[in-house]
Amino acid sequence: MHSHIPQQEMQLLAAPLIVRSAEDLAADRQEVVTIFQDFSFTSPDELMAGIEHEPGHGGMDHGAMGHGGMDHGAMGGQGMDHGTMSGMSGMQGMEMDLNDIDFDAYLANDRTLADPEVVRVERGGRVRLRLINGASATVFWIDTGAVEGRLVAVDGHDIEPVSGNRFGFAMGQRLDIELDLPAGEGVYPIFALREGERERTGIILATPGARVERLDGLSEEASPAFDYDLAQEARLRAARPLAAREPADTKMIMLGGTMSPYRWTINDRVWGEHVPIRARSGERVELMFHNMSMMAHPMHLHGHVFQVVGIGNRRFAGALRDTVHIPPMSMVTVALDGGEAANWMLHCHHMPHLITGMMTEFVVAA
Ligand SMILES: [Cu+2]
Repeated sequence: MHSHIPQQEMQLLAAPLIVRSAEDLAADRQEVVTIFQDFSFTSPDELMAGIEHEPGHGGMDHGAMGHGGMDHGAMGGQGMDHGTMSGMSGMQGMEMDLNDIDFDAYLANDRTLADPEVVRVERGGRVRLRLINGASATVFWIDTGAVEGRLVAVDGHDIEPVSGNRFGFAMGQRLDIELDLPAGEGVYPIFALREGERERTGIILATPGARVERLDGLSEEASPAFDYDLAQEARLRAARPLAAREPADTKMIMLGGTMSPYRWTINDRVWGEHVPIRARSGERVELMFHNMSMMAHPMHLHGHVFQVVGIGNRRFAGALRDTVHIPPMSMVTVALDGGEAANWMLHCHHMPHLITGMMTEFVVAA
């Protein structure tokens, strides 16, 4: 839960709100809730002035892809079909823009690795990490280190479990990761790595009596860009997918914008000049997000849960979500049933994008 005034969210006005099912309450596991945020001593207005008036400066790292591990050549090998997009040639030689702002600190439950939260855990215990990307403009990779994790839910909705040590998430998204800890004494840092850079934050799980050493706030290497090829999203399957239905309507949602001038749009409009997207309560609708810009946009819809059903032209029964990350020059389709008759916000969860206009209304009629 958070303020919807982006400048307030940039000043950390957000907190976890966990809704537990009866099953959650009965489960034999320890729950560890962590919210990750980015913090600056500079005021949001000054940060915005910096990126609006000095594009290419003020902490932007246009070269991040070069050392960030992006492999343009790999995209063709993912079975992706960008279909109506400008085609793969459009990506060649172009650079994604990963980070607008260099923050002064990256926080895990309000703390940095200089003085991290240490959570006592049982030897051989099961832990469910409930992780929230509450940052205003930072994508993170969660790194569980030596302990393999199971990603069991995204945005609060169960998926078919996916094993791994690294899972990414964009602003507004949530990850639930289960860990089965080894039987002996141990210290298990759970890092959040800043996308494309070396900064990291995190919490530390430690068994009783285990000695916790100081951890560096910088990784040895920069982390890669998150999900530029949608490889992670393509692996996720809803545990309880939506019933298959023909959509009554399909809406194209073009995501656009530029660094200079710093302005981000939905269907070529900024908030205030927007044309609402309309649906009817109970009716199936599909939203096709086309990102025509060189930054990624985590798109969040209020009041609804949607299912990711397409990447490029490939259809699949993906995760249920409320925030879907759309990388540059790619297309993601989500399906949903129109909910309560009301005007709902549909917006990018990158705060400087939201401030400069990247929001529209999803208007549901009875
Ligand atoms: Cu955006």
